[in-house]
Amino acid sequence: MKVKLILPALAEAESPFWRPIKYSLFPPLGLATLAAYLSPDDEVDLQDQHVETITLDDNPDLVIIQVYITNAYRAYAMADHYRAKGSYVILGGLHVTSLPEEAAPHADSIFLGPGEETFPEFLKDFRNKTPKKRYFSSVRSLDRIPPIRRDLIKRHLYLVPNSIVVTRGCPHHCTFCYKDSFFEGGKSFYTQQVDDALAEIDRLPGSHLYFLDDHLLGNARFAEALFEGMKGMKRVFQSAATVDSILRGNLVEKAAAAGLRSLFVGFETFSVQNLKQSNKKQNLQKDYKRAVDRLHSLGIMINGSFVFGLDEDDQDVFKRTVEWGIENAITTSTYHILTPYPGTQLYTDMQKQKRILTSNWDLYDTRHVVYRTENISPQALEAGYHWAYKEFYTWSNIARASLKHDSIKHMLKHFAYTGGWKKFEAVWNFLIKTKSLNNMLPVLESVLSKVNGSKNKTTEHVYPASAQTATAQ
Ligand code: B12
Ligand code: SF4
Repeated sequence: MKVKLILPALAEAESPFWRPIKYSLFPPLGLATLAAYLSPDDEVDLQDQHVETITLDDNPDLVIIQVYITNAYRAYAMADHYRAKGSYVILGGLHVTSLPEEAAPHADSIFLGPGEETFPEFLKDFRNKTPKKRYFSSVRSLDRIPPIRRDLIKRHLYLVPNSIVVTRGCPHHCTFCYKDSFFEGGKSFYTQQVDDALAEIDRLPGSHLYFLDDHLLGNARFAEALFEGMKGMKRVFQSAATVDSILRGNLVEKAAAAGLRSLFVGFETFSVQNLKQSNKKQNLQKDYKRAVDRLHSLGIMINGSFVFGLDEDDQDVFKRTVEWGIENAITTSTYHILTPYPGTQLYTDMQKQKRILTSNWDLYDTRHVVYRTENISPQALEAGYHWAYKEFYTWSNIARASLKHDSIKHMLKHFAYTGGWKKFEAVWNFLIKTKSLNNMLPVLESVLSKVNGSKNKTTEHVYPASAQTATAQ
């Protein structure tokens, strides 16, 4: 059987803010995960429109398309195209799960939720010529999943070919997050067996890894065993975790010992009212500065995530947030305009209040205001968002933030990482054009090398585990 898997490009690909490098970071891991269930006799083609031109003149028997909110229209057009040619087309992913009725007319079958249970079930039905119109995931497990088909990934087209996920979902319930709707009807946070995760890591060449898990420290017992197993594997890795998990116990020290060098942290907002609006309990009454200092003392760089446009935000929020990031030596900042994704509690709340202004999903890219704001005008919100990006990444502010570290090596790493990421667009574009992006991996690995000689070496035992609440499962 001829099978084609497609990740259509996000709408941003046509916007003036398109940064090719941002979309050449990670390969389509979800599709490579699904491909593992195909038979060795199947002829499989995996295409990612972010990094290559999709060939549309072929005639696959089965077409599998992953749908995100801002690639939805493009995904539907491709689905219609292949159905008209007689291929069997299936659609799944976050957006299909949020809005199945919208996706259904474009597909022969649709899939709600993660695919590890439903996709193999479908394949059996399909080969027996009895496929169902709709598959809904209810059993959630990563036990004995087959190894990801990494052979289908064109590694040279990505800066970070070694992306990996060893958990699914997250123990928290923020109202703006897709997580609860995507995992509805089953467990919304679960992990791989530690041995399976370690075996997957072992299969990855080189030393750099990027864990794309929503919250790698979310299950402390799992994370501890994972980090223990990774000791001696000589890996450097990047990942994401919450403020409370950084402050609790000594898991983050164990992560650092296993090779953690940079962490994405969802600070989101400094306002208690905004945290409450977002149900972001894990940040409430948490000392952000203490979390930052702890990471820095371990030589871990920080990618801070911040949301603009929550109801208590006013015109001053941009300056405050940028300044805090510089003062606290945040390495990179990711700013988002609040976006009520369909299926989320935030969307339901805003719909009830008649605040949703458009259903043009192309605008749901966290760069546009798609809802009626409270204390700030939509124009000021968009302008402030763009100002914040520009301001945080001026050379002088990159230098100011770098100089806040207490070791020369950390200062240099900060400067190289932030400058490299934001200031050399032409170089990145050249590397992408010449398909030599992967050659930059050794540079990234050296920027992520260990920082020695920090003033306050380790904060182990400073935050006793007993003083913290246990992580929700
Ligand atoms: C990698 C990534 C990206 C990459 C995506 C490209 C790529 N190559 O994968 C890039 C960098 C482009 C990106 C950009 C953005 N991202 Co992003 N990203 C992720 C991340 C970290 C990992 C995705 C992943 O690989 N997951 C692991 C695989 C195994 O899971 P999966 O892809 O979901 O696939 C499974 C299922 O979905 C299902 N499935 C998927 N497709 C199909 C199809 C069929 C037919 C079937 C049967 C099943 C199926 O089966 C798979 C196996 O279970 C997720 C967080 C996360 N942990 O998932 C956020 C996430 C998807 N991103 C998010 C956001 C907010 C963004 C940005 C808006 C950020 C920004 N401000 O710029 C942009 C734009 C996104 C958009 N406009 O929709 C949100 C999505 C919110 C939403 N409702 O869409 C997420 C969920 C993070 C979060 N917790 O908020 N992102
Ligand atoms: S902590 Fe992050 S992944 Fe978890 S629910 Fe909140 S926004 Fe979503």
